Amino acid sequence: MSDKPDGPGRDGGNDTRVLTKPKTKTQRPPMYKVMLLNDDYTPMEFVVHVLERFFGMSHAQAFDIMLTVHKKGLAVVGVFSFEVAETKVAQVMDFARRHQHPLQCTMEKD
Ligand code: TYC
Repeated sequence: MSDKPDGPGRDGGNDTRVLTKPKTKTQRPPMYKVMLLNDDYTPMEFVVHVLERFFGMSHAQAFDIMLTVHKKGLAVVGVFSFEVAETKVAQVMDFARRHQHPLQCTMEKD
């Protein structure tokens, strides 16, 4: 005994019923942490400027994060989609290189 509908119905005789259960969990895109690394040469003011310019931080917030990186070696400066994170890293690295500072910015999956 088949449970396929017999007559030609709304689907003209083709069985167009969905066979896979719809996903119940909401799929969220993976997010990426962008991190700034400490070094001995990049001036503190330059790092503060980078955080204001590329991460939209206030001066006080940028100064705080810069000090965290200086003391702890690194800090997460934001969490973004892959494409936004990639763009931020490229912008920071390019800006640092153009100013001849060794500042490093990296990303990793959250
Ligand atoms: N350690 C640097 C200095 O003493 C300052 C600095 C802070 C550099 C944060 C990089 O991501 C950094 N001039």
